[in-house]
Amino acid sequence: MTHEKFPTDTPAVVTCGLPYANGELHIGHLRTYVGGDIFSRALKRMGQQTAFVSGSDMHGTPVAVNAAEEGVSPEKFALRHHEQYKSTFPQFDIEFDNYGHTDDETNTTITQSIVTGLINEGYVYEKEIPVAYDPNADQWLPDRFVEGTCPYCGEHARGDECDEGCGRHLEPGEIETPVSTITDNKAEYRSRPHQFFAVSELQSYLSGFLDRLEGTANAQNQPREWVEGELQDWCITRDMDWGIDYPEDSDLVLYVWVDAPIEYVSSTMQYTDTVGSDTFDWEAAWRPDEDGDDGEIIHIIGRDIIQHHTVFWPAMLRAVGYTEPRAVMASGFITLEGKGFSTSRNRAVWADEYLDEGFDPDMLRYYLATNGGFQQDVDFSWAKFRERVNSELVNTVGNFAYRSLLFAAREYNGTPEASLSETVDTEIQSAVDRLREGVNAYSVRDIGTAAIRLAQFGNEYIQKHEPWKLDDENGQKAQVIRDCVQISKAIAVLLEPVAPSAASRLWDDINATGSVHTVQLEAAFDPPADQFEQPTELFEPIEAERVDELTAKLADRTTTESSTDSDSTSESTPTEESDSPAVESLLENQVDFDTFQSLDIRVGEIQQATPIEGADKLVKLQVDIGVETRQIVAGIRQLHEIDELPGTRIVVVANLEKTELFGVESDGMVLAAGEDADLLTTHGSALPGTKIK
Ligand code: B3M
Ligand code: ZN
Repeated sequence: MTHEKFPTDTPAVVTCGLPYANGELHIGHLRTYVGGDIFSRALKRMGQQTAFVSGSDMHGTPVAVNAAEEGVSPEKFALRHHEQYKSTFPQFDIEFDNYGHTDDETNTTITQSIVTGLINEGYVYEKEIPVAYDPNADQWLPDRFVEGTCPYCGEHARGDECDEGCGRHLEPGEIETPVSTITDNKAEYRSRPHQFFAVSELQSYLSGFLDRLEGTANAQNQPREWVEGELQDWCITRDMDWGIDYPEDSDLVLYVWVDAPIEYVSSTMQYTDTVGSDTFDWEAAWRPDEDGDDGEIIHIIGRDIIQHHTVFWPAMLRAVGYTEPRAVMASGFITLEGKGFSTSRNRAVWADEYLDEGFDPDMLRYYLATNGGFQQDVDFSWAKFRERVNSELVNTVGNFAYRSLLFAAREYNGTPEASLSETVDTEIQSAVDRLREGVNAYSVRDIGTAAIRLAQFGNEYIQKHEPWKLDDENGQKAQVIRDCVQISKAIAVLLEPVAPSAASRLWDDINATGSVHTVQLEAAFDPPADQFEQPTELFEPIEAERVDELTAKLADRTTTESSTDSDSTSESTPTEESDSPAVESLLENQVDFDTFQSLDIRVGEIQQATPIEGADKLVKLQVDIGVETRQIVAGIRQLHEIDELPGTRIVVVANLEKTELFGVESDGMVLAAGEDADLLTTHGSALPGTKIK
């Protein structure tokens, strides 16, 4: 790594934090990916050799917990989400050079070799530690399978991180008053040997590393207290099946945070495999050569994972002699109309939904990148979105380009003959410098606004000179229009990182050669084409009615989802509002009466209902079925409030084989309709135990 300004002679790797392959993407998730894409495009436009890589995070309890809830294998579950992410990112023009996943062969091999390296270098030791255990489910409880109280700040926390309090990473055994998220019962601590990475031996290295680290201030400052306080060693193994095996003991898998960042290396390696090492050499980036020359590693992440990227990860890289990160850029959070996104309550604007509504991806990219500094929290509302888009993209950039190019096309069939004026040349130069400085200051916002500020100048310039009033005798009109076409060209170049599609449309409008996605910033000064046709509008304004409609839609489904009102009109989930699901066709095969009689279906009454933590849809029921009380686990929380369930009469299949759902025994099945699991009930006074025939 150098500390020279970008562009450097060394290869750069820009990475984005790996999304856990466990859910749907909403626009809040996109913030760091958009930031990473903008940053890497800007570097490339500056002539920096750059690989932009990421991948899906397949392992760990964030995936295992959700997969179990759905009753599918973690592998199948994670792959499905991986494929979905992989196809969603390009739809927002987030163009990774390589997007892999942590469960593939490359990452498995390189993870095991790095961990073997740690072992060989003497950084790994075994230690007996207390590990949370669920005696009811007869299972170890790694990470998110356990919850309790943070020993540092006293807030409620997950087993692996204090997500509601101080934000610390928590080691196994640290969480107090542990509760199993599988059964909701008190967990106990049992002693068990695990493998530890001696991070504490690297304390002075890490302290120096933080002095050198570039990026956003939160990433530079926050880790100080961790590194300069009592630096703990790090447990790198877990009692799970899902994950990459610990090389020396296949009963244990590696902690997900070991193999996840290694995917940054693996993904770069895969990129080299695809394009060849002449185009990009992963080793030149990740492995210092004999002169100590290596690459520029820039990590772009959410601020909740700063500790992993500024303590554990550089410690690991150091221990095995890989390149240390040059910069960490940690983004603030994102809220929706002032409140948090809630995926379980459907309080989100989903990535697919945004596209389905027909909005231009560039608009969201622009909003996410420029509505606040990268480390600040950003709020999204359709109203604010409209305001920024209409005033900056439509009225400032779009308007300037349209009026200049229309004028040029009509009056001159393209660029008039005149040389660029000095004022405009200087102004373009400072806009280009601003983008360069934005990159060197790790400011996504400055990169994102460079083109807009130049367009502001353009609008003032055209307004001041009023070319429509000038006559062409002395070439004044031609001069002003020539300047404006050049400004438009420069805008296209500067807009490319933040709004690549619009930049490309503008590039085509002025009939420029090559692709705006591969040119260098200097192209802003190249003479524009002599001839071009009348332009198209770059951005379509967002109407006020659209905002009202979308805001109402969001509010409506948020209240619907959380409503306790029994006569609410929530038969369909919000996403089904516009396209109700097709009714399944009738089954062809018929069953005889005896087959039907062989099912013991009877009325039950719910006595007790308790949530199964970590399993959003499941509820544990105690159901009176006349002859006895049964424990039944049912996936009915989409539509039914837990508190309202006791006393409800339901229909139960009483002679179904016992099973276990999410580690909880279930003896019977409740009948419910459709995806939402709308419970069946009785209309009269049939008592619990009454047979249904
Ligand atoms: N999968 C996602 C998160 O904690 C986690 C990031 C891994 S980056 C190496 O936000
Ligand atoms: Zn805490």
